[in-house]
Amino acid sequence: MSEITQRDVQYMRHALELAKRGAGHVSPNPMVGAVIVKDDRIIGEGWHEHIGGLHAERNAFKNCTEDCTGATIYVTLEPCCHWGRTPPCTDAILEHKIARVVVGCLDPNPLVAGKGLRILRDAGISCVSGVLENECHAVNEVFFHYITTKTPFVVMKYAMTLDGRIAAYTGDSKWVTGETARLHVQETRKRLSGIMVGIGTVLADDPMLNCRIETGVDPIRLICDSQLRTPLDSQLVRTAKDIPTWIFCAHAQSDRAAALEKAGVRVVSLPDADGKRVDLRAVMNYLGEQQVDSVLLEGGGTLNGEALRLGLVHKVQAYIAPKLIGGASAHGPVGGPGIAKMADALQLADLTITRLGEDILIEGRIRKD
Ligand code: AOF
Ligand code: ZN
Repeated sequence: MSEITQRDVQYMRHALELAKRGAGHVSPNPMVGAVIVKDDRIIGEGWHEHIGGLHAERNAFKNCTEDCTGATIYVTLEPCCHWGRTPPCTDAILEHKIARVVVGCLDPNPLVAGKGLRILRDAGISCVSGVLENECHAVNEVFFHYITTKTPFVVMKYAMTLDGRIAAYTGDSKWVTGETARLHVQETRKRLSGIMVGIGTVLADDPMLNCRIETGVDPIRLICDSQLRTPLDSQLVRTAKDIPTWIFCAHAQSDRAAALEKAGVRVVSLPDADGKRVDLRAVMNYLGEQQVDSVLLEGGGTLNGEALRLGLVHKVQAYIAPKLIGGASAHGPVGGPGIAKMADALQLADLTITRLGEDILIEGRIRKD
């Protein structure tokens, strides 16, 4: 096995930056970047640009400016060795007579999972893996979850005042956080495949739930609405022909469902959980089958509480504004029955804290133990 040098780390960092250019375009595939280096010069680079398109390695070969015999290829994810939408990248690496392969992290896809590197090693290529492993893993947290569970990676996002309210007692909520924080939310919407709210939020806010930054692709709008109460004149229904909009119900009247479908909504009827509400686990399984790899859960409190209670949330993004609003009846971000004892509280791990203008963003993964 060859040694890892500082130059290796630098080239991998570059490959990682290339990988991120695929954000919002490759789902449910991973973001992957590749750099080909010969005599300490980059002679080719590429990334996985869109789903169904060439993988990062093949794009890098395509862009190569000279013969790559004896070169090193840096890839943020282990090269694939299976026929998917495209041929195996291991074949391309062998054909181009690459001498050394440096990988960020292994591919958890059961079709690859170490086999890619084994094929290359068996062919006599020097292989190293684990360069910038944590960063390469973090950029694909959605893919790593989805490929092994076939259910979406769920990020629960909310904005609240410093005293834990998401709206005033009157329901007024525009705006809790400032402009910088709100722009940051748009960046997240761009990265995830679906955005989910409950019917309470639709009735209270008449939201649009689109991605308002230029380069972004609109996520699929997902509404949990057991009795199909979403108004036909809501912004969501009025724009359903332009932006995919799916409503999950448990007790649908067929004329109501037909009217929504005519407006362009996909109405999905699923079993109920408790005789009243649609079963969120069934919703997540359905989304997984439909290749929706990630969901941004944007409330309200009832939906958030239920998703947490069922263990369906993987990450939390809490935007906190330095404001106090009070009010015993003003809602917090998580409803439902709640947890009785502090000792049983859900705990966040891998915390990051970011300042966004006047506001603070606390992000963390829900610890599963
Ligand atoms: C790589 N390089 O750039 C990517 C890889 O069906 P396909 O062709 O789209 O392949 C999808 C699988 O290939 C995906 O689940 C993951 O295991 C791997 N992605 N591999 O060598 C790449 N995007
Ligand atoms: Zn590949």
